[in-house]
Amino acid sequence: TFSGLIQLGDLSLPLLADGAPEAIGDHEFLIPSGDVTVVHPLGTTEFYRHGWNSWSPSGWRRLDEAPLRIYDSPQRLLTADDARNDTPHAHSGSAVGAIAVGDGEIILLGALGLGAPRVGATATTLWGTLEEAGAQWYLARGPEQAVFDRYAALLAERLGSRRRRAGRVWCSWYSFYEGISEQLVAETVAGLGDLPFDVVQLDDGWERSVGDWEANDRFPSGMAATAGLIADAGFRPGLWLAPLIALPDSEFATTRSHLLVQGPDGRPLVAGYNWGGPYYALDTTHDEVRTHLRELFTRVVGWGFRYLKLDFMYAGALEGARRAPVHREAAYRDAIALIRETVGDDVYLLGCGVPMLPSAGIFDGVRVGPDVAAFWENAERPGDPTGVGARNAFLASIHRSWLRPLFETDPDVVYFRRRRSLLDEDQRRLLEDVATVLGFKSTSDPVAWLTPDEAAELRTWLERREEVSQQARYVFRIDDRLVDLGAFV
Ligand code: 9PG
Repeated sequence: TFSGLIQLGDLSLPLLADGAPEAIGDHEFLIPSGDVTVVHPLGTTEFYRHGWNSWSPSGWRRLDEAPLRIYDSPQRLLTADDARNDTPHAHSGSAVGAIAVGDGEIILLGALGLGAPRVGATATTLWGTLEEAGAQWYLARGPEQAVFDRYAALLAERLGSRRRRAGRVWCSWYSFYEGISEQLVAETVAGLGDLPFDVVQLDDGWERSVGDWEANDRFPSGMAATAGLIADAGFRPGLWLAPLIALPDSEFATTRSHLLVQGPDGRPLVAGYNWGGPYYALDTTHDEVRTHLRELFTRVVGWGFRYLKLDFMYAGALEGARRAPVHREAAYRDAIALIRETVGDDVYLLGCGVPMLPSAGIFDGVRVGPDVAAFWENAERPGDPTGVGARNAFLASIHRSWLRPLFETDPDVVYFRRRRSLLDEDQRRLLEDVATVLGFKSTSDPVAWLTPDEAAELRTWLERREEVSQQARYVFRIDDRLVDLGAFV
């Protein structure tokens, strides 16, 4: 163990760790794996909290405010954050955390690998823990953006990063939800005309059941026919799947229950709640599941899909009883590596509901916030920063722009329609700017729902290639426009 002082700029801070720090630059250190505590004099300064999966809350809170987390619902917590490491009365988050020093500087502590790292802060300490040792820590002080950039670069070195770009995506979810059919898809694709989309992605609603990945009755010609129709119209066919979970009444769960992760009671582990009830997780360390995943992805790529939105993936990284005794985040990473190996390098993989660090180097793009909606505030769930809505999606996403060196960061769709939307013009425009800043452009609006002016706005936005630079935490320059998103935080 190590106990001594560490110099971070003008601060000389007591450090407790499982080994001695190694300086790798001015005010930056590597610290051996294990528990870390840094004692600081900054009191109830601001703390940066990073969520575990795509939907989990990320952002800055003063340490004398209530912690940023999901309140009042264990079910929501299980689905939308790392419930196992939640700290109801303390500020903490996943993998990385930071405290504000003043004058735009921060002290950041971040893990450089997996093992469910947790970072938290109190008015006197910044601390890090790991469920499983292995990952080193990075500790640094400096200007906020520079320190996050450096941390992301180190992560990219160790976990890998992918440079493939999705292009501009039309997604079916935020207009039709589960109500898609091959007829509706055909009409919608025809309506897109020559709008410069690269991908048309079918979302949830095509499958027989979550777990049973075959076309349902609304796609009587089969999925290859729909993929062909999209490709013939000049777009890359995209498809949504949640390959690591199964609903209790799916054929998969009822006939192959021995392939599900088990909970402490020996029953299938409840991995989360959606579609009106609980769902289970596949044990990806089981050979039969690995075979199943290879067959599934060979089939889907065989249908002609070249862009896959893989959702609810965190379920493969929950604690539970699996065949092989590997740490949950390692089991997850092995599973997505198997999927990548099966689909090859040319299929774009968008992760949704994925744990962030374990997805680096394998997913091309990652959703970095909860679901957007055509309204601003989620009034039904005031204690839940992961509730669907434009405000929550914006807040989480903007605090994750630093992840861009690892994968494309998807803040979810932008609305151009004014019909069937409660967003005011500032809120709608904000979503446009956030998507531009994060570098991922998608919408769900069918052209039939747009006025000619709205369709023209959409075309202009899709065609534009902006120059974006960050000036401060919430201030960006988009071409010659200075955009201050801080007004919405
Ligand atoms: C399809 C949808 C869309 C959407 C995804 C995902 O935390 N939750 O309980 C939770 C449930 C559903 C959800 C997100 C979070 O939506 O994000 O884009 O693909 O599935 O069912």
